[in-house]
Amino acid sequence: MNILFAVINPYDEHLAIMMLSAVLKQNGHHVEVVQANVDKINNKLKQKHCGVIAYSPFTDDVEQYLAINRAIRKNYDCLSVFGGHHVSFDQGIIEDEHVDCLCIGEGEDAFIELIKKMEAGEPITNVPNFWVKRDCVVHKNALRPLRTDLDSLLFADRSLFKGSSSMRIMTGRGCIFDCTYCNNNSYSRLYGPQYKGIRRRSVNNVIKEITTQIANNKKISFIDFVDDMFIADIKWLEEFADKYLQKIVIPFHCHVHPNCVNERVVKLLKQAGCKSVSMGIESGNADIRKNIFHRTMSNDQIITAAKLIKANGIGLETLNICAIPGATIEQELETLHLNIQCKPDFSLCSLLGPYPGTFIREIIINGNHPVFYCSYSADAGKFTYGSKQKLYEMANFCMLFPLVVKFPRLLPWTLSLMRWPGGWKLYGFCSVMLEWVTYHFIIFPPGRKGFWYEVKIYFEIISHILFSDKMGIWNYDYYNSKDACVIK
Ligand code: B12
Ligand code: SF4
Repeated sequence: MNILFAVINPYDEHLAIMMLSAVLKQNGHHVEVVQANVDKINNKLKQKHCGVIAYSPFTDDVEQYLAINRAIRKNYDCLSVFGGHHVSFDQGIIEDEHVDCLCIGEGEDAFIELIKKMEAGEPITNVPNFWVKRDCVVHKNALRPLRTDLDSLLFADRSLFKGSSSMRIMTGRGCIFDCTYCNNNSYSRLYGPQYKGIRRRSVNNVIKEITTQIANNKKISFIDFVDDMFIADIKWLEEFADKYLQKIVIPFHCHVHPNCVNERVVKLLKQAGCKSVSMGIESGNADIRKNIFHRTMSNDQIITAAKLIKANGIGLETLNICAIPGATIEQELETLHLNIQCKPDFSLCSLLGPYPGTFIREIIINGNHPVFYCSYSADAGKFTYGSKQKLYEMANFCMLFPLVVKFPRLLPWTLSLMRWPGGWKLYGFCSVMLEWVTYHFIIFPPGRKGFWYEVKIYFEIISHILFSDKMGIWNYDYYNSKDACVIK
């Protein structure tokens, strides 16, 4: 069978699609990726009949995918299958006339079972992990157990996203922490105790995937480990550092957590060839971290971790959240202060997104707290929104954030700068330029995709910031410049 995945950005490796494609192709199916654009999809469908059109939306872009799917399905008969981070935790889109199936949770075993049954002409309404709509009836199936042995998964099918000079890879699934805004929190609420901790691939399995890919694509000069918690297991890290150094010798990026950063860990990362790390600070206020985010660590721990990373010559990007339920502006400013003390190479601040399935979403809804960012308009009725002025202030805060951390002399002016409604265009432009330079030279050298790809991406972001009449905020997807801040 021919299966077509539609993605907004077809140049950026999408691990979920690559994992699913590997299984589908192994079973003799034909898989293609097309840019999620109605004309492009229609052209593809004219060339080759596809039995399934598949999507893997995030919450931020689910509406865009739904609109595209509707336009396609008006004139084309196939099965529309949605899976991934949004639909696993919010199944509301099954009510859309043209959505047939939703995959909840892990997809490798579920999707192939669905396709096999379709091909054999058997009913598909009873496939575990799937919600299947047939004749206006939704069949809701139970979850299958999580895969425990990740080495038994196939390597991602990287032929779908060609031309990359960097390789995105995951060495495990899950996290040892359970922060209230994170998809790990949604998954642990969905799967229960079986989701606890990290399911890790063996070091040998990871090294084999990288060496295989390097042999296929000589251009690869950077590895991007997108695990939520790369450094959780010191024994794994010791083995990894040793083997990676022997067999790969390509600089890499990974995610770290302040509670797990210590001298031994940083030395191992450095020894293996780690070029840069991202570390969540999220809030500068210890009470908010503990009570709202369920992140227990002191400011000193965060500063010490940052200093250790920098002292070992590893680039540091910090990740932060603002527009936190119940937080005062003074508490939001504490996040700036803490970041300034950490001296990261780049600091990113996002407006809190109340993603489906997370505990923080309940904190917001139950406490009737204002939300300043909500990309999925079907959610709008569930939230209250601050005033338009507040929205500008928080968006300005995000845009100013990297600049103030880099140039702390701006700190005394932050509150005044936040109040200028049109400010986000100027701050956004400056921050994005700073991001580009830092990413290119420090965080992701030699660039995730090469220089010209960067030029194209950043040109699009900057044009959006400068020329769009809609307010741009940091949570945008570079290809999906539809921002949807809803104000009541
Ligand atoms: C790598 C990553 C990125 C990368 C690449 C994104 C990409 N397009 O692949 C980059 C850095 C670009 C990125 C950017 C962003 N990201 Co991100 N990212 C991740 C991360 C760390 C890993 C995703 C991944 O590859 N997982 C591995 C695959 C194999 O697992 P999976 O996606 O769950 O897929 C499985 C199942 O879900 C299912 N499945 C998935 N799709 C489908 C489709 C079908 C048809 C079927 C049958 C099954 C199926 O089968 C798969 C295999 O089992 C996740 C966190 C996480 N741990 O997952 C966050 C995460 C996905 N990102 C998130 C967010 C919010 C963003 C940004 C909006 C951040 C920002 N402020 O700008 C942007 C949006 C960019 C965009 N729209 O593409 C959120 C999404 C939450 C949500 N509800 O939407 C996550 C969950 C992190 C979080 N906050 O908890 N991200
Ligand atoms: S430490 Fe990071 S990945 Fe783990 S639960 Fe918290 S936010 Fe999610």
